[in-house]
Amino acid sequence: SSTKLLIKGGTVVNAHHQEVADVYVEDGIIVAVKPDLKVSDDVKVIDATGKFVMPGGIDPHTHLAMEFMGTETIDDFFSGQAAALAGGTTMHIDFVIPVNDSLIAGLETYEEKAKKSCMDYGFHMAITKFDDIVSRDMEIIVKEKGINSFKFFLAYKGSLMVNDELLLEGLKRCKSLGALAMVHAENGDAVFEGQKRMIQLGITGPEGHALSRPPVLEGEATARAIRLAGFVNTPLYVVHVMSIDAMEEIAKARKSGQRVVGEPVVSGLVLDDSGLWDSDFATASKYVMSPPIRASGHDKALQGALSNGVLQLVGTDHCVFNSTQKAFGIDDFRKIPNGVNGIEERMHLVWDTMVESGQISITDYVRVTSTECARIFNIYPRKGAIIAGSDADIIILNPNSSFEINARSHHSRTDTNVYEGRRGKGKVEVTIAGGRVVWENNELKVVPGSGKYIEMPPFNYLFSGIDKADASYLSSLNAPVKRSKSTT
Ligand code: DUC
Ligand code: ZN
Ligand code: ZN
Ligand code: ZN
Repeated sequence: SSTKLLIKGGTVVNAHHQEVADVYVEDGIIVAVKPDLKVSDDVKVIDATGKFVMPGGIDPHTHLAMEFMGTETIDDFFSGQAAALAGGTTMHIDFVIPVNDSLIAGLETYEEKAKKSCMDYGFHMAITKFDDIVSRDMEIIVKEKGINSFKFFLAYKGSLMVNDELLLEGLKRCKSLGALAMVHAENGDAVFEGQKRMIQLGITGPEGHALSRPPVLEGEATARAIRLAGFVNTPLYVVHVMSIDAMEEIAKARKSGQRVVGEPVVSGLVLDDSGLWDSDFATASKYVMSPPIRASGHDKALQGALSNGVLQLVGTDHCVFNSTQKAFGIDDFRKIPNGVNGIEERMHLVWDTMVESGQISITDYVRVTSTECARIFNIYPRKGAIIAGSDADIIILNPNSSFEINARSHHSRTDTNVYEGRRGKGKVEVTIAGGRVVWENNELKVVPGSGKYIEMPPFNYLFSGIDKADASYLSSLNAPVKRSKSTT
């Protein structure tokens, strides 16, 4: 069956340009973007007059159905994606966790989990070990499985963490495959030490989580990862930049010409750490994520860095545990499963915090919530654009309407929300995913199994400049200094 849609009279916003135009969609693809399109009677017409018609959000950083810290996130590929669609996000990229260090076994597990998808998705692959088998599998993952990014955890000592030797091997392998290396940047050895220190001091509550892993540990690991990526001469993507310390390292590297991408997440942009000191455990523990949500001031600085381009795109790290799961750590903050919500809230909170406040333009909003992610992961302009030929992942946002966030009405399966009670301007009134209207009149109409896996090709273009730099470096090595053997 061919679904036909006409979105009439809205302001179409792309990352480069905005204009009043109609958008005509057929069979999940945008066919035309032009003012005053004429269509036949069998076409469903949506009036977008006075509203913004924008590419659906792409969340570069989520954890759905992830086994973690002795439990599993409560949002799976269906509930998490349904929540996303209700908030104007139409694609996400999730992190595959290897099974017993096997990338292929990990991917098979995630392929199974993702079968119930109701929106498009892609994968990043985490690397937890390095040997000949992992090296071979990385090649299979890039060349045959449609994954072009690998993530290294510098934290989570004893489980996911990699040391510098492994990180270096991984960076070299990413480079040779044309894949993008990503890092969770916190010094895991120091975090471990900090946690012991807190317990010795008798600080066992959620505030101990923040105190045990201060910004300096994020700054150190960010600087180290950047320098090692520079040493290997390969690009680096720093996930969930939560502190001024990490942001300033990224700013410095970018200024010096190094290709480093910085991803703030919504929680880091709009929250501060005060909730962790709440006397109610259920309230305090819902804010526990890593790196921690920082003291007031870091949030505003990260907003500034997003508006001036030091940071490029916004993720969520959506990784949700309900209050029963969070209570695993009632006597010891080290056992509180790490993670906060955000997949449903991201588009609204970025609009309200960044556009409504005048810190970025509407075209920049599209860039940081959608287009930049599509470009970085090499799926632009299939995703991240409203142009003829692109996938029909579209949202209609009403700037004069308002949103309110609470656990009662959200679509995630969790029973708490770290943004509880927040209101703001700008509401996603319609979400269209793959040409289907899935969110309209505050109602979700999602179809399990309708989401497609989006393959992301490796980055030949990204590496051409680097090959040149390497060539001049290598030729300098081939020119040893000639010294005379003369004696005096
Ligand atoms: N941080 C979290 O808070 N949850 C998932 C993994 C991570 O790095
Ligand atoms: Zn245009
Ligand atoms: Zn992380
Ligand atoms: Zn994460």
